[in-house]
Amino acid sequence: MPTPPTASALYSQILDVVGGVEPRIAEAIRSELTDQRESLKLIASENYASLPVLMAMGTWMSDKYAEGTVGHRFYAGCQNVDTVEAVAAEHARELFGAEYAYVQPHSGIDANLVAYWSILHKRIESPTLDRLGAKTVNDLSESDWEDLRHEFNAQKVMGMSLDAGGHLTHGFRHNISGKMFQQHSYGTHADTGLIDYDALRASAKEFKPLIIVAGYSAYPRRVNFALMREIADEVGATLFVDMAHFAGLVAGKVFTGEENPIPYAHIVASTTHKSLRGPRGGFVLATKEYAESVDKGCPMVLGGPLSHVMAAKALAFAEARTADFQTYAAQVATNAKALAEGLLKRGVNLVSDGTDNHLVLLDVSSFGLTGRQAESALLDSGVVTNRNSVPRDPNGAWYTSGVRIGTPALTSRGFTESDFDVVADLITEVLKNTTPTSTPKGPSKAKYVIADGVADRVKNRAGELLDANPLYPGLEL
Ligand code: DSN
Repeated sequence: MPTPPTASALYSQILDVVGGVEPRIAEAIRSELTDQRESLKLIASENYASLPVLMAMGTWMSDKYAEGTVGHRFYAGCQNVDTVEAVAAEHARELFGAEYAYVQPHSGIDANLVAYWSILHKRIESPTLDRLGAKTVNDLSESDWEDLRHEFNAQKVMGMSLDAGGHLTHGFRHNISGKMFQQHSYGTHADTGLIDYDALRASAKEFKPLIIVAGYSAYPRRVNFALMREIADEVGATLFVDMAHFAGLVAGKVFTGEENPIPYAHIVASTTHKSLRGPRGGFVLATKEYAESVDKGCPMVLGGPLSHVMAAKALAFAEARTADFQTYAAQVATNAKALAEGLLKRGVNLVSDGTDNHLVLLDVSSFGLTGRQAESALLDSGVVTNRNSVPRDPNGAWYTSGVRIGTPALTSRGFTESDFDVVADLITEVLKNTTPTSTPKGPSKAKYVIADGVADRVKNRAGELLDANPLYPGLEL
């Protein structure tokens, strides 16, 4: 995405105006650009949005309240928000080939809550409505709702466990999804690291969930959504796919056929800012039968829509409909494979021995390190990652034994396979030269030392790659 020739002067003026009110904020914004330019950003859920996407958010669209839906608002004067929301939804539908799109959710968690609500709403239609003598959900009395609250709380959700790569919102006990529903998780095969569909099917038959959640935050492989739908149908469950991490790979037609969730899921939720490379936010795609309940996302679950972010979402969806985006998405997956191969040949253990999406999950225990030590040592060397549990992790979710690494952001800067082989070399050099230190109480799970000179050497080599692939080239700030 080329930088508009006026962008440098424009951003410079914007920062002067911001700095006139509070210089520390202008300085933090400048400094964030420098940090993002000067480090290897490998966090699997981050990316770099285009300047048009960023610019659309810095406007007065932010100032308008617009609760409701297009043409049906609870505030006057929403004609421009209507345009923004309708255009964003149109692009989302066309991009993903979905019957219905709802672009208001403020984040991925919000989008998932809208999806959960819609599923519950749908599932109480009939025969529950017949039993309660009501025609629609709106006819239910308070005492009917009291009964339904008990029914809802007895409902069951089945999602991937956190240590296997699932997300907090897939029924984790410290998330509302784990409190709203009875929860049962599925994991991955101990030998292959892959989803064990036979075990999943057997436990779905026993547990009988209302909802099966497919999708992940840290699973380095593709999912067969046709098979997930078959299992859901066998047990009478609704298939909900959380595609927040891989929406860009679906949009870019890397995941097609049985790996594309849209034709198989009843309802799909996502973020816009990860592999999809848009603004921070969420959205929901569904078949038409869910449209009415999804539209109640605000006020049921959400506050008023963020119109400036919906404007930016419209641009991001439009960008993702281009051939350039398809090339980008394919390169994200190719780069992840190159990274995995580069790490494996240097002796690094990977969960499932590789990847076929946008991320790899390193098991750093063979270096005698916890994920936390590895994450910190890499950061000291200019490599930004995040620690992550591995399946059946003995170090728990705080220290962990893993590090998650993704390719979407650096691919946006133009990194290719050979660059990612160098990235693999840099990561391995840091891990091999980091040693845990001990405290008087015994070995520390957090403290470490890096051999002399390693962090500087890695930073310098990373700097060469970053200089060759500049972030927002032409933007001088
Ligand atoms: N925080 C996101 C991630 O890093 O995957 C998920 O919510």
